[in-house]
Amino acid sequence: MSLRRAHIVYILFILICTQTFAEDGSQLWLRFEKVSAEISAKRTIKTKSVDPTVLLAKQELEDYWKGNNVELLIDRKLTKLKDGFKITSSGSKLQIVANKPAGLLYAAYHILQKQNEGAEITHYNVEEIPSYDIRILNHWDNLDRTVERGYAGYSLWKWAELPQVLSPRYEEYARANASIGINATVLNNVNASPQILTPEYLTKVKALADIFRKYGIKVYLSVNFSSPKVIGGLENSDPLNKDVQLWWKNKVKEIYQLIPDFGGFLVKANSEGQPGPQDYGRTHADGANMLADAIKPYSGMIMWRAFVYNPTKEDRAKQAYQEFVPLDGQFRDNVIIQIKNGPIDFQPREPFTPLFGAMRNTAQMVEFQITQEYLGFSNHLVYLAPLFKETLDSDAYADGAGTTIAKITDGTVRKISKSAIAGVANIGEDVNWTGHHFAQANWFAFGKLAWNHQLSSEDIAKEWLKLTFTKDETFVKDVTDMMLTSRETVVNYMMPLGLHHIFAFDHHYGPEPWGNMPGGRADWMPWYYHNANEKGVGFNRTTSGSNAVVQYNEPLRSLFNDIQTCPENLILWFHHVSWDHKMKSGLTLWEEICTHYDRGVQDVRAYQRLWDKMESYVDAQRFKEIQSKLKIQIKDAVWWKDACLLYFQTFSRKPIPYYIERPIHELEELKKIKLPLKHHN
Ligand code: BDP
Repeated sequence: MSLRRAHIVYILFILICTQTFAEDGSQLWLRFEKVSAEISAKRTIKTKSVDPTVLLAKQELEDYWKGNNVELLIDRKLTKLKDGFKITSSGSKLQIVANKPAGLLYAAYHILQKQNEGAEITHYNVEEIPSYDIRILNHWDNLDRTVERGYAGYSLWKWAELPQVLSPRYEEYARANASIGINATVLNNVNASPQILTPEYLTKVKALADIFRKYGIKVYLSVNFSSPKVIGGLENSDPLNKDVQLWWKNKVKEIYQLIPDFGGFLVKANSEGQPGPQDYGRTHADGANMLADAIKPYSGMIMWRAFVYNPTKEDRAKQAYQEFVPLDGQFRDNVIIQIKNGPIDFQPREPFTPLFGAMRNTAQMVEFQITQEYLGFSNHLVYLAPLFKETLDSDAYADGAGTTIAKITDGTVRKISKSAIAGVANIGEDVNWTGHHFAQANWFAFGKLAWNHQLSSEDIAKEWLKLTFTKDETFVKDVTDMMLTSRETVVNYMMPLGLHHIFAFDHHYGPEPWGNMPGGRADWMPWYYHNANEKGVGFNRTTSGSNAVVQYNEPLRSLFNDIQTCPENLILWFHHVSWDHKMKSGLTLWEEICTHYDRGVQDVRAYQRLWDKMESYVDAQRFKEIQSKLKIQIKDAVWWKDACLLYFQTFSRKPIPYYIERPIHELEELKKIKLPLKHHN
């Protein structure tokens, strides 16, 4: 070989290597390969539609579909498909029918994903109807590009340069969402700046909406209830004030002139210091309905959050129910109450919010947190599908057995005009979008479950792994096992058996069960939640305590109320339990707590070993980055275990069982750790 040829071969080799191995995760689960000219000459992708979304679906298939001929059809009669699709194959042709253009785009991604997973799709017949009408991300992004509880860098939205400069990532973001069926997004933080509704910002919002439209994604905004006063110059923002009503009507009109398919508003009102109708002696229904009336002519929605609590004597877990149940039936049909999965706040484990089982005549939706505010930020590998499913599959016994949260919120139990499900996004400016490569799986899983809440966590994990890393069976099997157990693992090393909210103040990363801020709100203090003393630990929410159990329908009420029947994974949520209480395992509560913390640590050690064994299956960069994150996770797990056990031991006064790993820290030394308040990044 001549020197020159050798040189070319070498350059080609480097190119191939960098193509195959240089990996930063930016491609997410979208790793379709361009088809060759030869293949594309052999098959046709046809459609009569000129709709931009359909043409996009066609283009994606032209570019990446290696299979047979495809025909894309819109059938306006097939309303039962909603924005889903039907695929049938006959001979060498796949026919894809949808009621809406977006349905064809979802179908295109569906078959492209199947193709990449290596599935047989020449003869393929499937009908997919989404579980929820609105599958929405909530960005907690501020206008200065910080992100409340965001751990993947600054916000994607570069407000300062919008609308003139359009980052290519806006379109990549839209494509990623469309590929998993997400069809809506709230661009800004629920702690909303009134500025978002100024003409200046609305033109920026319009620029994003214009990019997202083709991908079937509608834009929503979080609004500040005081906007009429703050940016409108009105005397107040009282929902019964005619001027206020008119201000909102005009504002809505202005928005729809810019963005004809605008989705609606998300509102956090009278919660954690945010303004709301109660500032004027009005109810949540008064506030929500006023906005609903303004937006109704445009078919817009109001998503009104139920995350409300005040520092009163009342158990925080009871407050959303107390505020909203009396208002049941009073909301307009374009209002939907957005309820966090648990009654406190996105903890590693909570029972479901009892409001779901109590409001009979009000549309309700679940809000999950994809960003890991209470689950190790973007440092810990925690696959959230099992957490999402745990809530969706919980039976609220609203109309007897079988009324699961999924069925209440998707409109099966009671018809609702538009069903919805929300996830607080974990997306930021980082190259890999989510900070931790495995956190991409949580964005993916949210989309997949919003599309079909019947899917199993396992199937979603497998699909994600195959699309994101490799189809290799050993890899997929072992790593799926790790993902599936990872949520229980974090519960074990952070807050097992129903313990909750024992985080360090405000930043919610490390352990601080001893935390106390003189003069601070009790319901922001760990001791409020764990109540540890020499007798035992846990929050008594039974009939002899705060009586939160009464908010659950029977048989749950009795089940939770009785220490003998209360599920052990929630026992300290509902009961103050004596250290010597005999658990089902035969261990005392103290021994059981120790065992759980230790199991959490041991499981993370096992993940480290497993991941190291996977080195040959994964590109060097992602392998290394995940390996480094696991090192942080194991250190943190040990920190959590030592902090909680050494602290609780000051009350239990019992030895840590000798069969578990010994603490490596001193309690006093741990108490000195002060992490900077990482509120924003
Ligand atoms: C809590 C967060 C806080 C959010 C709030 C909310 O700590 O930053 O603003 O929820 O959901 O989890 O409104």
